Amino acid sequence: MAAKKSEELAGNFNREEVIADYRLAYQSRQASLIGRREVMSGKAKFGIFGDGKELPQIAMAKAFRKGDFRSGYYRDQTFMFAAGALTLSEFFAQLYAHADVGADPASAGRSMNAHFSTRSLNSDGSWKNLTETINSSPDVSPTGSQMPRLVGLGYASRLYRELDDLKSYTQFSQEGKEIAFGTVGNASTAEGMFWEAINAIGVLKAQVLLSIWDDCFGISVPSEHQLVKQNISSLIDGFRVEPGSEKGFAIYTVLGWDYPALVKTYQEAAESVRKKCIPAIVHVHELTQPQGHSTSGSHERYKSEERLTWEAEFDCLVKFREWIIESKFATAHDLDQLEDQERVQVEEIRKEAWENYMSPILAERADVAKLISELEEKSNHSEQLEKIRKKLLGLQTPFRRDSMSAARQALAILRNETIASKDKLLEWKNLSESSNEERYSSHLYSQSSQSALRVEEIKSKYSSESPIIYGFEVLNACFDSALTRDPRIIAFGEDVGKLGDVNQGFRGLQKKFGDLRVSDTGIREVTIVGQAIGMAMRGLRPIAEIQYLDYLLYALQIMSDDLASLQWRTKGGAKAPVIIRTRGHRLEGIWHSGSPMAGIIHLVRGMHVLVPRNMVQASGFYNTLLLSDEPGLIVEVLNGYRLKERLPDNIDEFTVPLGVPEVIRQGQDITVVTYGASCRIVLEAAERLNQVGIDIEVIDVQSLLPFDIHNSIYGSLKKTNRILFVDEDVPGGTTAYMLQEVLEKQDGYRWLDSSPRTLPGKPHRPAYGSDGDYWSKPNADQVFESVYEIMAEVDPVNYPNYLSS
Ligand SMILES: Cc1ncc(C[n+]2csc(CCOP(=O)(O)OP(=O)(O)O)c2C)c(N)n1
Repeated sequence: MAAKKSEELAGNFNREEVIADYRLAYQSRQASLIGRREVMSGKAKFGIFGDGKELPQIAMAKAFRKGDFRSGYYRDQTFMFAAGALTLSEFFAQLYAHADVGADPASAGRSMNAHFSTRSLNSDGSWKNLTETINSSPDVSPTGSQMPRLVGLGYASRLYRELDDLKSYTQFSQEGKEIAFGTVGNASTAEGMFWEAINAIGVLKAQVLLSIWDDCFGISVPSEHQLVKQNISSLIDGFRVEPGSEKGFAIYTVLGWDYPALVKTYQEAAESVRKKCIPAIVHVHELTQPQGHSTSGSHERYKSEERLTWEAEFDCLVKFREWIIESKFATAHDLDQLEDQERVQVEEIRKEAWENYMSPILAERADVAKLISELEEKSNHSEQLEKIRKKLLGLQTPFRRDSMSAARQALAILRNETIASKDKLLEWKNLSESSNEERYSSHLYSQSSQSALRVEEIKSKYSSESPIIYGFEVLNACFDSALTRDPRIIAFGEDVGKLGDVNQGFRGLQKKFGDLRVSDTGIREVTIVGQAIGMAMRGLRPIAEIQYLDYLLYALQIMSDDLASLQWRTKGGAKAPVIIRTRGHRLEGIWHSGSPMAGIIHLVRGMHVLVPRNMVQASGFYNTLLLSDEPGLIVEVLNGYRLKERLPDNIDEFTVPLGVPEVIRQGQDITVVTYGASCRIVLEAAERLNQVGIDIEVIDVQSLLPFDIHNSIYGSLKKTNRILFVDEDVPGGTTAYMLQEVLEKQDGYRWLDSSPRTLPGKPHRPAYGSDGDYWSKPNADQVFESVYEIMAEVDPVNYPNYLSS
């Protein structure tokens, strides 16, 4: 099983550095051992650790420089310690879910342990100087999902290096010298995202150094079930850069327990990425997992005796120790002493982290117990209250929720009693609710001064000179001016470059701005979005195009898991102001006319989702998002590019506010709420309804996330007392979402005189052809009939029901 170690001489190493590395590796191992113990003893819920992977991570940290970025996964604790991007107390704080940015800067207790991140933002949401810090993008749990953003983190260096207009953005890059270091487990290389990402990195010549930590297993499943030939090195060989070529990867294979070889490999690989701009892959094999995959189970259940014996012998820490002694850097006794010291030290730090975590929780419990005890003296239900208090105080390791639950139960018991001090308990509950709201629910959207909701509205201006042009030409003018005014704006996607996108929004702009500003990509939706995420994390302003809304589903996972959750999962520590542009709703056939909006809006909370009805509105939304620091999705209406619109004179600066619906037809009888392509259909129906004496008010919501922030639909409903929601999504999809927003959140149900109705598409995908469309999606006839039916119910004399015999 074991391969031959390198012949590297110990003489190339400095004693102090070697011992410091051993100390660090040993500390990290102790953190893993103690961490597991904390889970087993019930103090922490779950633990996943980096034991067995210490040595390569120390070597990787030696090659890492300020300004570089990491995009990795849960095994990287030793790298984080070695790079100075994580302390032991922070490590334990996250294990305990200490909900405080100071204690757990990566996630403020919002992520499970070993989800690493540094903070790229100041507390006001503005960027730090990222060239002065060690940077780690925030980890996510889905295996391989760190790969898409790695593409953009590495590609950003190339852009900063090659685009002169970006040279002044020294807060983000020093002439593009930075490397994006990726890490991934061997089993996760079976994920599609892995292959898509490395291909994209190679094509883009992104400055990436990717490490594969290979311990031969993915939880219990060995490599033979993961990969052809069981060996990632042989599979990636086709990506290897040929002599004399500039495309491809430098590929290294190195033993995970061979310290000198690891240090040398990382130095070489990083040097080559930094200087020659050729991406590199380091396959680190013969790694182990001394404590098994995680605290969820033991590896004895699935590893053979032979494997377990080998793992004990080839544990990188054991091998490192042997090498140090063999090389006479220290004696066994010296190392024993060092280990004794570190064991005590790590345990002390752990203890302190636990106390820091527990003390505010205990203080809250004491407060609640005191308040309940005071009430016991005055209440007729003192026995019940005492029981609650004693139960609370009897808990060995209480959570915050225990105090809150006790307070709530006590208040319910006291519901019929008038005791002055009851207000104190209620006040405590309300204060605690609001601090926990902040603790767990803040930063879903930007809280900075650049929040999209704070972008000032600039209305579109028209004059007698304003030309009437095609919709795609409106967008073209918008993108042209955006690319001119901000060099950080980079547009890319399938057919976006040379062709200027399939509907010509970027026509001619590659020629004007160059092929790094407006570029073609491969067919790779996940990494188009990932590329944008990584670039935006490094200060750029990507507009990433997904050719059709129906293909957004490929990218939806990464939008949901990474992009949308980013600010929230770091409690304001990171941001990626990505604009995803796509086109959809209505054309023809299953994959060119879907409108799966509810699927999208429910998965990307944390992003803005905008559904403009025409290209002028779309341009206003682009301008708004480009002024903000938030991610957004803009769905253009597919059949709007060839319709004529008037170009605003201020296309370069007008903005459309988010969450503000527009009344596109005034009316008295029924409010019809819709968006996107359905606006035209509803307006067509409105004219026909008018002819039979029904006057509908048509509201274009324009923005699904956020939705009608000023409750203007409520105002319309108050006037008409009847409401219909129309869209092309499935029944129970976005029409149901809008209905809930208006009737429940806005309290609109109070004004209803008729039952509220929805008119969505069919539950199946849209069938092809004009007839397929007619019988799959709402059309003007159906809108007419749905509205008419409501009126027929109200006033059967004036509106006889002609639809049933
Ligand atoms: C998309 C996804 N599928 C499954 C899991 C559950 N899971 C967590 S870790 C893991 C194994 C990963 O193995 P590997 O990539 O080799 O990394 P290692 O843990 O061995 O370092 C699995 C299947 C997950 N987190 N994400």
